[in-house]
Amino acid sequence: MANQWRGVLREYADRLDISDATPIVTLGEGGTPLIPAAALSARTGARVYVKFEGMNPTGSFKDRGMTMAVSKAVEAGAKAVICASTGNTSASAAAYATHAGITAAVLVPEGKIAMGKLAQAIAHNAQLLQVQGNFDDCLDIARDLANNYPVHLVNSVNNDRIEGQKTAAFEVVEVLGDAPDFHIVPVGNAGNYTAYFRGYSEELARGESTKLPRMFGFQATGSAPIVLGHVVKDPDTIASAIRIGNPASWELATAAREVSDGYFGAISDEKILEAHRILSAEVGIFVEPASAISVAGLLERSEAGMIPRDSVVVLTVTGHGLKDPQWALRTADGSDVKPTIVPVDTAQIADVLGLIRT
Ligand code: AN7
Repeated sequence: MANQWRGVLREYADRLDISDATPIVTLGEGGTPLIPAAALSARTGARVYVKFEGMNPTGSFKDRGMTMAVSKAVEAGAKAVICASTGNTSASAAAYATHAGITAAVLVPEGKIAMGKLAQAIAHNAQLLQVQGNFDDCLDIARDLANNYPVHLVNSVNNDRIEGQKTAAFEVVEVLGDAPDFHIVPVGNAGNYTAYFRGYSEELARGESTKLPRMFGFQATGSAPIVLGHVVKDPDTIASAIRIGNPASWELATAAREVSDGYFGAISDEKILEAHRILSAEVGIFVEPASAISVAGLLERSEAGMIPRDSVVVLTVTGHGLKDPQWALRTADGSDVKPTIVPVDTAQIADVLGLIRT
């Protein structure tokens, strides 16, 4: 019989704070591919791998943390979970809550989340409310509700989320046989940056790896509080997943940057979309815009001479392109892509395709 991946709680049971009493709420998350990206290696001279987190059950890395957070919530007797979200957390919370037979309430910024994610939360039976504010407002209210009402908070301020997400670093070390020299992630709340750092630190402490990677995180220019060093009141970027002005894990991430000799940088929306095209058209991996910032960050740091030749670099791409596909249908100059229309005629189609009869 084929080996079936059992989800991160069962695969890493000895490295997470769970017991025989913990009900394991899983959709089989984790075990995602680490894909060598020859086109990015050719562009940079580094050995580049892409950790494709869009391959998780709801199409984003959030599932790693959500299996842990919802399992622990159910163990604690919770009947309802709540989160604020730019889209992916709400999709994941909705799926794991309904799988566990409990309710998910999700608060999202009105009109500011991708259609695929909105559809997921609704499909998975969440109580979805569009709040007339931004993500940071939604998180304030979610925390307030969890403090004063019988709902369990599953945003990444809940440490169970970070714990589940750290398993991605375990997988990288297992596949490469060591930690990479650099690990690059998109940054919104900086929870994932914090989680990878924790995972790599634990691998080093166990002797499974010989080093910590330098942790590089990227925010969109219009939404770059950590880079600027202050809260951004009206964050703005086409990468809606990371339109966050006051990151929840700001302090933990800053500490992780210090210890790992890491870096936080800002990338323009234009460069994000350019990287999005490179990843889909040259590597064959389709991601949402926020995820493409890892690729843009690599290219920017490489051009700045900060990535030595032959360095091993892992990029996490956090969410699947099918969640927010509209960006692929735009050309570089911003106009719509118009697929060519042809009649039902082999010869004419061959002609349009530039094929010459053999
Ligand atoms: C695709 O869903 O915050 O720095 O509410 O969806 O750990 O926040 C999403 C974040 C990167 C940033 N890439 O991760 C939410 C939410 C994608 C994301 C991030 C998010 P963090």
